[in-house]
This record gives sequence, structure tokens and C-alpha cells, in this order.
Amino acid sequence: MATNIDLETKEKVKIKYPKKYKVLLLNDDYTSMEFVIDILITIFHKNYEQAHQIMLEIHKKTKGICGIYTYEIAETKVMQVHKKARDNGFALRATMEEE
Ligand code: TYC
Repeated sequence: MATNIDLETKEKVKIKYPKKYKVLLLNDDYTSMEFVIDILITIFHKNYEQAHQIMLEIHKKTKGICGIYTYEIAETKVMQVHKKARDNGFALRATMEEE
């Protein structure tokens, strides 16, 4: 007799994590080292030591990672860098890349 019907259904739970984006600062010849450190402290919440180290890495290697965020947060950080740079007369550029 076919009474033993298996009614158990297995539900597959697929968790979709949001993509993450690296925010990078690019080196240039005009932005002051002090200003880049200030950006790293105020926008990317680094301490002075970390900010100094990241700034020097960008200065030597042309670009460096400042943080990894979800899309909207990364986009906002890039805009904040560009606004603060513009307001202070610097042409500092930031970009974002999918992690
Ligand atoms: N290269 C700049 C200088 O010598 C310093 C600098 C570092 C600029 C990092 C931009 O993202 C940057 N004054």
C-alpha cells in the first residue's frame, strides 16, 4: 500500500550576501600628505598611525585600499572624498572596485 507518502519537503535556503567594494585613493603630485591623512581619519575612520601608513603606501605604489563596504556606502565615501578635496582645492581622486 502506498500510504507511506513522504510529505517532508526540503527547503533550500540560499543566502545572498551583498557584494563588497574596495574604496581606493589614487596618488597625485599635488595633494598634501597631511590632507590625505585627514581624509583617512575623518572619512575612513583610521587612527593616525594607520592613516599615515596607508597614505605612504598610496604615495609609493600609486593607489591603496582605504576600506571595503557595500555599494552605497562605498559610493558615498567616494563622493565625500571628492567633495572634501574640491572644497580644499585639491584634485585627490577616489575609486571603487568590486572586491
Ligand atoms: N604624492 C603626494 C605628495 O607627495 C601625497 C599623496 C598621497 C597624494 C596619497 C595623494 O592619494 C594620495 N604630496
